Amino acid sequence: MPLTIPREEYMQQGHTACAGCGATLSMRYVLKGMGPKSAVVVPASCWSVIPGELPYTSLKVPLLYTPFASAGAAISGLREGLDAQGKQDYNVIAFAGDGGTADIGLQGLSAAVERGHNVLYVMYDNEAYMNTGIQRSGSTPYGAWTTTTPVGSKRDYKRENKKFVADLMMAQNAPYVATAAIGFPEDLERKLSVAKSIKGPKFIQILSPCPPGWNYNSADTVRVSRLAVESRIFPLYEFRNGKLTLFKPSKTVPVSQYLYLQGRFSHLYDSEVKVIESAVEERWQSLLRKEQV
Ligand SMILES: Cc1ncc(C[n+]2csc(CCOP(=O)(O)OP(=O)(O)O)c2C)c(N)n1
Ligand SMILES: [Mg+2]
Repeated sequence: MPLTIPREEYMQQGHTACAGCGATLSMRYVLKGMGPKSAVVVPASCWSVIPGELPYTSLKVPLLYTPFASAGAAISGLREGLDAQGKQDYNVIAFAGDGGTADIGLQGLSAAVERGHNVLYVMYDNEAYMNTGIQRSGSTPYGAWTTTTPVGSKRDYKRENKKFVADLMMAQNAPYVATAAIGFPEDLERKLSVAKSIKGPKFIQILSPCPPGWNYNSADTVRVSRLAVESRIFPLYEFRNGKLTLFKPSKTVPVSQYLYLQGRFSHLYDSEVKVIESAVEERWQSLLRKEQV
């Protein structure tokens, strides 16, 4: 099989991420795909701590920290500034969490897409506000335990559905929208190379499992990521020129196999798992219908 993952590394050792951090693999793969002529904007998140304390950084590319809500605005300004200096060949990348994207940063992202800047916005989706201690976000899935959706006697787990930001970006008709998972790195690298070839706003949402936040063994990050796709709870797709292409996994597994590996779902009764299974099936059918349009 040809090597499809670039050998070059733009992320070095010495970072402060937890063992098995999916968001760290996401950054590593994104930089491999985008290459050295890249500048990364990071809003408040785990990734604003992971690179290390000044004057140290584990990234080999320039890094700009922004306030929580500002990634969309910051990449817009950085793009315009680089263009004014004749540096059109630099990739401007936002690397933002799900809280910083689905919730507080959504208007900045949507505005950057509307203005049509030539930028890549990566949402690393670990499905909660992990850096501040596992609080629920709009991107936390139904049924999950978090510290703000605790499972005490009231079984107060998250009762609302996950907000799929990539679907919102499709609705806004962004030139390129994709979902990806760290367990499928060749697919992610291919999507990054497509994104690189498109001038305009690109959005990629990467499912990035989090061992402490999802409560599973840190050795299982890639396995959890693959099960998310194979169970169709996190479908992989690509949306380009108004056309959706859905990745059909060669192997499918029951949603319960994905859920049971993670402590954040361990409180669910079989009847509750069934509710999740039917929602997953419903969304899959709706994506299939969109693909046929
Ligand atoms: C305006 C504002 N509110 C709250 C915070 C505190 N804060 C820093 S990181 C963070 C969580 C970010 O969650 P997410 O975007 O999902 O990234 P993750 O931590 O999961 O990597 C919060 C709430 C902040 N820095 N600024
Ligand atoms: Mg998060």
